[in-house]
Amino acid sequence: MTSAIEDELVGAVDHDIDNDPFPVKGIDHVRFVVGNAKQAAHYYSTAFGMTLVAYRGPETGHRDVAEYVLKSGSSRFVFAGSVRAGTPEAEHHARHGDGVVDIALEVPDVDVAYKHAVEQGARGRDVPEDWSDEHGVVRYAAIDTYGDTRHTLIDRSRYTGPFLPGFVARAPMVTPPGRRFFQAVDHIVGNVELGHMDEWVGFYRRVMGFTNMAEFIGDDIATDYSALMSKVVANGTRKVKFPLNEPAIARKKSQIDEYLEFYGGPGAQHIALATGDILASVDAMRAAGVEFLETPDAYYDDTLRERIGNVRVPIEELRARRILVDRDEDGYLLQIFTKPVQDRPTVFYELIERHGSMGFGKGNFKALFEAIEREQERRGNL
Ligand code: TYF
Ligand code: FE
Repeated sequence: MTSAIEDELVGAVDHDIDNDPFPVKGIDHVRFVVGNAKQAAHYYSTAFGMTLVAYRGPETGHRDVAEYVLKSGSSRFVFAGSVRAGTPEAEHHARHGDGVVDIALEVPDVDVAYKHAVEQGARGRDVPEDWSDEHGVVRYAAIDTYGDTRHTLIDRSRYTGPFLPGFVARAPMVTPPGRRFFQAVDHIVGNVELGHMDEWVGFYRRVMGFTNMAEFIGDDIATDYSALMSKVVANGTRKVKFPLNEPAIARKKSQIDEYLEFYGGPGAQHIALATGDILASVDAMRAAGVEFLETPDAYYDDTLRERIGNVRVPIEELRARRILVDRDEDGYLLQIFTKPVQDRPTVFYELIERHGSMGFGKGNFKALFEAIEREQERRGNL
């Protein structure tokens, strides 16, 4: 499933799983509930360069919900849409609009992981069970996390089918691009309610044995310009990285409050996609109609050159595309953020190209949050 190239793009490191209470291989898939899964699958095919690989729905005996599985490199997104009222998916969509319901984790031993999680206080949603079809067996369980989001735990080591039992292989919806726009999920950010960030950091530490990464947004930055606080937890290999945000009381309405209001509670805020060629990815996605945040010209002045030093492309190339760049002691990274990808100002994406840096773009927080606030203002939510 995963390759050395993809591990490198997301900054994975060696890790001894023998002493890990909750070993995680990586993000197995991200499941979205959307209003129209057929059209979402088309959008992610054309605008995100993903490829449809599997499906289940009324035609395959799954009567209430249509689900499309798309891939790009090691990342898998599942788009689920209810085909009738009254299903859990229909309820979820009525409440939240399009959004992430499940950040599924691939684990070597579902029973061990589930038992550990529940003993450490996680709320179990589905006890471990086997799912099987002619392609083999998947071991499966699920626990709750923030809001109406869950973590499914999956062991697919004895399964050879196109996704999970019950899904059938499907041909691509559109001709796949010559080069993928992204290879892997780098991180997924959760927005939680005011005063609850440390609780959720504690949850991932206790339940999954995750540890804090260095980057955080504390009181000082929060009151100056960000209007949010943030800490990052990651698994032992650092392949799975979950920043957690909470709103801060500042001069302006926090972008996190805007999310919580329009999503109707805590949930996944942005998904960062790892690419080895952010310039090509941005160009292809823009050409397909994806909207990115604007960065003012002043960002690309001489102080940037001093702060950044040499990067693999001329700063002019970054300026032309509004790509942000940040450097720390380990290296640098290039990143850019989309606007929300649905009508509600909720889920958005980040493209990230890491060159050594394991940060999240600390040096860009000010420019980024000002750009997000300009959008909030245009929506009348500031
Ligand atoms: O994941 C991160 O930490 C960066 C920066 O509301 C960021 O992408 C943090 C909070 C936020 C938007 C972006
Ligand atoms: Fe990010």
